[in-house]
Amino acid sequence: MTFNACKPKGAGSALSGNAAERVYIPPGQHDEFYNFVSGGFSGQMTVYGLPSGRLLKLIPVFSVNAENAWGFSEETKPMLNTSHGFVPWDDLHHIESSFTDGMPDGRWMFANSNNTPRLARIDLTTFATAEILEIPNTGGNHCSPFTTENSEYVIAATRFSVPPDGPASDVPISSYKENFKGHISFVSIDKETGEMDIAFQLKTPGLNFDLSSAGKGVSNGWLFISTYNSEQAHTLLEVNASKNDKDFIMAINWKKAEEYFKAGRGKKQTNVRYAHNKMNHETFTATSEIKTEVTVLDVTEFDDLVYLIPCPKSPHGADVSPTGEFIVGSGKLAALIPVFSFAKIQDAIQNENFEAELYDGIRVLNYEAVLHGEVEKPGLGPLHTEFDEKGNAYTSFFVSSEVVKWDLKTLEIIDRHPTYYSVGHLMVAGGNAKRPYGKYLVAYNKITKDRFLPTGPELAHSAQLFDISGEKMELLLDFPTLGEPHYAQAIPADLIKDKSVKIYDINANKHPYKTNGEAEARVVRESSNVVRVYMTTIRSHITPDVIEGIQLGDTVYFHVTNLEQDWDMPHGFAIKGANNSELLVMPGETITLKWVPDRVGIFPYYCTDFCSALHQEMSGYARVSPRGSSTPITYYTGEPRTE
Ligand code: RUQ
Ligand code: CUA
Repeated sequence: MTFNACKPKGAGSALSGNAAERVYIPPGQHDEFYNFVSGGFSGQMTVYGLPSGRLLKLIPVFSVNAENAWGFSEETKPMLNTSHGFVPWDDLHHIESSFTDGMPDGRWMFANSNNTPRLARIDLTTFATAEILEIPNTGGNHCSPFTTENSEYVIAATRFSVPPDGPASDVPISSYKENFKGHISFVSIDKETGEMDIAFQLKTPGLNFDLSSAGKGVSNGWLFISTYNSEQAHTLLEVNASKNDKDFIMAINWKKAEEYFKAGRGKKQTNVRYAHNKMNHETFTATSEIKTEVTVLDVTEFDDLVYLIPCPKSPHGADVSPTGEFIVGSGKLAALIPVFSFAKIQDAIQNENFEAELYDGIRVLNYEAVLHGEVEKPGLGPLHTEFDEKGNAYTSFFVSSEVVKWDLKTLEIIDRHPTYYSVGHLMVAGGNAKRPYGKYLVAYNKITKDRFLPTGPELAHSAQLFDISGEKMELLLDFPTLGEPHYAQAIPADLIKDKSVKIYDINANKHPYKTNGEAEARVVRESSNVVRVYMTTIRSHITPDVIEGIQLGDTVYFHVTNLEQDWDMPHGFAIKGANNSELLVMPGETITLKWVPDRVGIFPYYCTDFCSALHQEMSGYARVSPRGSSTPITYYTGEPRTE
């Protein structure tokens, strides 16, 4: 039996009678979906099971993570390199899947960083970040990442228009209208390897790009981007960028843009600098390359690339329905939700039904002509819309703290349900795909208040799981999240779980400082102040576990190879006083910890991962002597030996 209260009084009510049963995954059983959730200002991605809401993994992306040495080991430091140098943190807002024919294919997740503009690609066989690409000519990479129907491109657009990179960017901020430009990057994805590369950028007049969706189905080949600050204000945006009744959704014919690019109509810009970081899965070592060239097409030089659709008022989400026919604009300050029709947009372009020309000749489509209709009195502060497989849309309302379900065709409201509180993004399983999975909706709430036990001034954010299989939405579960989640992607577990990498084949390990078995473990003084330790781990000892001959002033590199070839058998490594993290070395992998001892004495080191009954015994000692000491390099496990 189920019962629904429309206005729950307390924090806990409005639950269906058997909600617990429907989220309960018995011990030892697996969830139906992987849910990849953005970590917002934590810079990371988390993976939850649905419907249980159980946290399965934190994947470090843009922020250092001491738990597994992301950004601390020598191998991973290059992943966080940028044209500004090493940047150890970012703000990860949105996650989007790779697609094949408009459906998640379980290969990669893409993620954006909002502060120092970057795109990341996460490999779903290892659940690790494989690549990070910096985006030039942009300031804030909020409008990102959005994948086209067959992952031809991942699109990344600037949140803040800024003057293009280079020496001419030193301009008065009050010259926004003349000098500030928007850039929309088309990042190509290699079909085999997933490798990213900026194919080209579109340069636009100065506007703020917020969010976007690639067209699909009938609208495949197009891109829809919400813009705000159509006023082109440069100060007190809260007021000055909220004056116009309507801002715009920019409709971009990206297939045309690609044609122009291939025909050589773009201009090479050579005063950019952006980092391209790749993890090599044979050496486990990342490289960072600074690139200096990008091809730019100025949209004002073409008359069939870009159109503006008026959209009330400061639109945030621009979401495309599963068939590709409807584009839903969510104006943060609007009292209605406009739904645009792709067919009508095409007609209006054909018939030149324009209501204005703005910003150096960009044509503005007639609002009425391209409108499918408006959802009346939906709620306050609409932000994001997702879709199910039955023709329904679900919109989140930040101000009125609710999720509203409505019919895409009739635009009638079917149901509304409170969230606790201030929902930002919402996500339907497959809700941005051509054939949504439906079944579950998760609301990602911003302000938690009383949902969980208090934890000091900062409370855990809450996600709320709804069952959307029936006519009415049913709240099933609250679960706490890490950081501040924005977007997420839920993917059937079957698409991913059998591809999960279990171990790295130690014979395929091409790390230059790999140790081939314990017999080769050794300590080498490479120069007057560099010592390399070729170290191995296997249950339950570290080789070598006695090291002498290190001198004050040395830099010591521990190259730790985990000799295990069993699933779920990492070993850790940490040494006293290191200004660094631990290492967590997967079976068959080699990782390096850099250590600069600051005093003489004996420094214990040990395995940090409880790997066996004799894990506590898995330890060793390093001796540090004064500079110039006569103590020779000595190392052994069990039997003393020398270099
Ligand atoms: S945006 S709710 Cu990046 Cu809506 Cu967060
Ligand atoms: Cu190896 Cu604990």
